[in-house]
Amino acid sequence: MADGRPVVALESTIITHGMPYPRNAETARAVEAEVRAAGAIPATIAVIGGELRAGLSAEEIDELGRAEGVFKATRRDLAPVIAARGTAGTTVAATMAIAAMAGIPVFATGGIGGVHRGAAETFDISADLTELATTPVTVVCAGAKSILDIPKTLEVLETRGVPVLGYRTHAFPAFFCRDSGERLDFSCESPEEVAAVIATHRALGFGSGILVANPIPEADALDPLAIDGRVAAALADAEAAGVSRKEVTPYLLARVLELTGGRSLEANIALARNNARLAARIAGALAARNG
Ligand code: PSU
Repeated sequence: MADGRPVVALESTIITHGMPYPRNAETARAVEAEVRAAGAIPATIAVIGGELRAGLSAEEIDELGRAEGVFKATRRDLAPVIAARGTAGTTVAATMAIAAMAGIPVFATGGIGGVHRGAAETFDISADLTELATTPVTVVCAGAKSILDIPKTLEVLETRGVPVLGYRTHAFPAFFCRDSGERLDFSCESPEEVAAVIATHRALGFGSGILVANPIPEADALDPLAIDGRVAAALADAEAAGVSRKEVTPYLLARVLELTGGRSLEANIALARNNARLAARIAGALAARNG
C-alpha cells in the first residue's frame, strides 16, 4: 500500500461459517490467487488471537478453515473478541470496518447480508447494511443472498444512501442466480467506470460504502425456480429447528447445499472467484487514477 499498489480486502466468515472444510480453505486460497492474477494484492481479514489482521498466511487461512466453533464477528463483536484475545471470522460488516482502518478501499465477498425474509416479525436485518451506510469501502458482491428479502434489502440501501452499481447489468443479481427481478438504475461497463463513481462519491464528501453487484457467470448460475424451492424448504427447516439471529445465514447456506446436492457450493465458489477478479481490476483502476 505504501507503494500505491492495488490491494483487495477479503472476508473470512465465508471461510469459518460459509462453506465446509476443506472447500472453504481451498476457496479462500483460490480467491487470493484470482486477486494476484488480476494484478492486485489480496488481504484476507480476520481476528487472530486478539489481533485485527489484514493479510493472512496460507497456514493461517487453513487453520481458520479447519477450526471448529470459531466465532463469527460483526462490528459489535470486535472489541469483546479482541479483549478476550479471541479468534474470529469477520463478516462483511466487520471486514469493511477493518479494511477502512487499514486504508483498503475495495473489498470482495460472495453475497452481502441483508433484510431476512420475515424481518417484519423477527427484525433480522444484517449489520452489513448499516456498515455499507457508514463506512467508505466499495464492496464487490454477487448481489444479496437468495435466502433474503431482496426488495427490502434494496429499500434499506436506498434509505441509507448507498449507491448500488450493476456490473454490466441493470438487473440486481441474487447470488446463485443472475437476476433477482429487481432493476438497478446504474450499470457500469468497466472497472474504470466503477473507479470514477468511487472517486466522485468521495469528492462529494460522502462517507458511505458503494455496492458493486456482479452477477455470477452464466455457466455457473443455478436455475432460479429450482433454487427458490430449495430456499423455501431450508427456511421452513430453520423455523422448525428454532434457528435465530446470526446462526440463520450459516444454517441456510448449509441446508441449501444439502438440498441442491452440493451444486449451491460450486456456484458460491464460482461467484466468489468472479468477484475477486473484478475487485482486483477496480482496485487497479483506482490506483491508476491516484498514481
Ligand atoms: N458471502 C458468501 N458466504 C458467506 C457470507 C458472504 O458467499 O457466508 C457471509 C458474509 O460474511 C456476510 C454474512 O457478512 O454471510 C452475513 O451474515 P448475517 O446475515 O448474519 O449478517
